[in-house]
Amino acid sequence: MANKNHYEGIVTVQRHIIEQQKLHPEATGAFTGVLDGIVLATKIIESQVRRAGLVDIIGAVGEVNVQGEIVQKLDRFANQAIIRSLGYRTSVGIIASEEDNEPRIIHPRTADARYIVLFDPLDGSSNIDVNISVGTIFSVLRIKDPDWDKDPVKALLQKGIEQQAAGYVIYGSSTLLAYTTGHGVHTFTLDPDIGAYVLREENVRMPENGKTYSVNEAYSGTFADGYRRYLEWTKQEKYSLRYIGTLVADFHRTLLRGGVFLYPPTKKDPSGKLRMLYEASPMAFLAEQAGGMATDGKVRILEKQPTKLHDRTPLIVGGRDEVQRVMNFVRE
Ligand code: P6P
Repeated sequence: MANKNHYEGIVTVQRHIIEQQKLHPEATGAFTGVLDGIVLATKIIESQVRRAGLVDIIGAVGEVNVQGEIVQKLDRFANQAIIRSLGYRTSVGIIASEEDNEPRIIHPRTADARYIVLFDPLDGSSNIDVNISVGTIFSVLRIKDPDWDKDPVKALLQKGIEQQAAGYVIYGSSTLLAYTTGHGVHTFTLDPDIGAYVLREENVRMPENGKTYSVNEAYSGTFADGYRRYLEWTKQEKYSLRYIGTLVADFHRTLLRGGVFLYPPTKKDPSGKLRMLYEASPMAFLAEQAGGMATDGKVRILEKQPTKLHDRTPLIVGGRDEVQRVMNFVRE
């Protein structure tokens, strides 16, 4: 019996995106091209993340970004990789990065510039030097404003419910891509032998319950009272605490095993630390598409109207029942 070709019938992310495209009758191949550009960028980033420590790519570049965070060499590399991979996709009009003060207009008013891509090129980058998982997060919006190239910030200040696609790549024990276009959450593992993301699971469902909470409890002294009472409750109920300090990794565990991730308002970050447009919003889209829930403690993340590119927000995201319970404590 000839050795059955191991790759016979595999579903790559490109094939999956094309099939998803058919669910968006109004979309054209342009949408596929945008996601394909993001996929290419994450493969380029992964090639360097995998070599961190072997090549001069770890450590800081000696600068501070718009967030006031020390820019890691891999941050800069990842940012450039995404900008270049999207740069020649004429369907992308605007890109906006956690690393850049302002959005970039990629193709001024070309006929087919119709998408905005927002991203955190390397989430959790401070963990690179100690070999903890890091990630890339992306969100895709449609250009709706006819004068988008005159005021790109105004064009991208859209509620999370307007997202056309969202996803992340986690550079961990394996490299995994998760994405949604509004028709479920689907995950893919990068097969280094063929350089392709291969389908791992379709229509991932987040468990409604899970006795895991994920929070940086060092800040609990400055949390509002409701959060502190919730944390006391978790101990009575024998919950486990899991906290990696990389949103993508903490979210991915919550997506697969349930539980709840929370980053409440703190004294240092009274509006929350996580960024609305390219961290909380894409994660909220994915969570809801997997049957979960995402709020800022009061309102649904996807309904919040951003006011600035680098807006921050509190984030409580996870299984429906777990998030609801946190909100009940916060509302009391
Ligand atoms: P803290 C990483 O810097 C990040 O933006 C998220 O990936 C992560 O969830 C959070 O900050 C960790 O913040 O204050 O617990 O170190």
